[in-house]
Amino acid sequence: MVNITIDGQQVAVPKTSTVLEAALSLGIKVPTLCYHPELRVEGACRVCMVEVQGARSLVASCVYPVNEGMVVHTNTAAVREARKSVVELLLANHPTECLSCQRNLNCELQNIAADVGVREIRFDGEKKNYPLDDKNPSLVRDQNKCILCGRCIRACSERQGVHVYSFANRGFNTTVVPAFSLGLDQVACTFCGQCAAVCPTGAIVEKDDTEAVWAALSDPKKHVIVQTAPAVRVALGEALDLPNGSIVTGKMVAALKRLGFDKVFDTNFSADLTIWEEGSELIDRLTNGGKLPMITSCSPGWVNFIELKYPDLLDHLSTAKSPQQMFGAVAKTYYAEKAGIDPKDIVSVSIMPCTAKKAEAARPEMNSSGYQDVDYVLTTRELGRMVRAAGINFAKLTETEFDAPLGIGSGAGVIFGATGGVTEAALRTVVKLVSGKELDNIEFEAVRGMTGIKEASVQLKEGLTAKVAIAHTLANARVMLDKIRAGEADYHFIEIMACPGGCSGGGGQPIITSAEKRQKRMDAIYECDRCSEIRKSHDNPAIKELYDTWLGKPLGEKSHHLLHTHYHK
Ligand code: HC0
Repeated sequence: MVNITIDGQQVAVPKTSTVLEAALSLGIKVPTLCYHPELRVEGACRVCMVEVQGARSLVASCVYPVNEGMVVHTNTAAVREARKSVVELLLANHPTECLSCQRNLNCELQNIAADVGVREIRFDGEKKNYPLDDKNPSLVRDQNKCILCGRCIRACSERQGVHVYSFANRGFNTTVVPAFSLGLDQVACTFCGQCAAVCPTGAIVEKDDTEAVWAALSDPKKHVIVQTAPAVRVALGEALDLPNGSIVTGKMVAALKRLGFDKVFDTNFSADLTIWEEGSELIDRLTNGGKLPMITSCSPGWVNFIELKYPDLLDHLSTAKSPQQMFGAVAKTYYAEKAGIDPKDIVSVSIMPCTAKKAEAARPEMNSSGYQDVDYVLTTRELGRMVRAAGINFAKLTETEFDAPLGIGSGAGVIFGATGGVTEAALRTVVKLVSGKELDNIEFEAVRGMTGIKEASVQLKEGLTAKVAIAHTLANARVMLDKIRAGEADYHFIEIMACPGGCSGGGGQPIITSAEKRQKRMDAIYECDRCSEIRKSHDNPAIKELYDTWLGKPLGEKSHHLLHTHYHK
């Protein structure tokens, strides 16, 4: 440990700490833009200047190491003036349309400009004029709003191992671009949205589909239904001024009804359906010699990744569609028939923590109902904006139940939203299907938690043990796939989710900058499971009825047509 003094307070910190980390440990707020606690430090923006006694000039605290006896001042006239100048220089060539920016009131640059007290911009800089990169279904990049902090480059490379972005050009012309300055639709982007999740400004945002949904809601000829993903209920509150980790399931349903949706359903329903189909596929592969390990296929950023980077391993992917797409196919067939509504009049909306879900819904093969199965995908952030636009006092809403039957879901369905959850949900049912016995303890601690790659062995029945592995983030997916290629992955089942922590850390969730906040969402997911009346997918009565009255059996002909898919090399 090293002893240092910051603003008169003494503190002992690990000798590998930076001055910024030491200041943060004392609760001293130092403004930062390029710094992100989960990414490598860059020292690019210079907003985090502090004074170190004995140093020849102010230093950038995020890259300045601590030393024994160091004395630091974070709030001197020179520090305040330097920070203000740096922010003014950033604003000198930044667009000033804050009021119409998607990140208005949620922009780190805007907040810091307010914090450091910018009242005028003394420098009149040349503005940039890059075209929008918006030819893909998920993300919009506006390089005119980029402050060159490099967070997107680091998130895409370090966290995801995808390496879409890099800096190009020099000086004023420096910009962040995909290879050859192509659009995201033309490069190997998975649309996971982790770049948008770390961007401090409005330079990378989700494609906003709220206007199309408003239009559908006000069209009297349309029957507008909505499904809500497992991880939305533990994060939406953050976009509506409730504490991080609040469980807002009932308020979310109430808000969706107030917005005018005709039926509010739950993706947990189709997560349970996925378990039936994917679990049956696993048992089939185990008993009939199919390709192993079988890998989950529900995270669309992950599916894009394997298609783009490891197409030779595509036969490991389960053919089961994601719960979002199973829901879409069932809604415009089974539900339409049951409710007596022509599927052409149904508008199917989903609320997802994920930007890649927009691209998944737009895949040309996702039309098993004869129509586009899911018409519009909104992120958690977009739903938050719609609730605000409608003037709904979210905190005061009375909790409301989902509609039946597509709103009936289990605790196994809700844990899909946390890394390890799909595996745990599958085990709860596969053990029953294989052994005929119900598990005594359905909580599999070994597959929970934030470790990047987890492994566990579970006895399915006497003499049959399944070895499972779980990876989250695409960088960890790469490790797993390299293991398969090397013939070193002796697993039966692998779960892969593109985002850190699984969907709870999805690229469409309200923006957070700490692992602790993501953990709170995951804790809330498990709390939702504990409080569920039904905790196993095979106990969901709505799914039983679906099979008994309409689908027939898992992996049957109708299931094959509606609930399974193929992939592109
Ligand atoms: Fe997920 Fe899903 S769990 S991918 O993260 O499987 O987005 O929340 O909705 O489809 O259910 C996202 C979350 C889903 C799907 C489910 C899966």
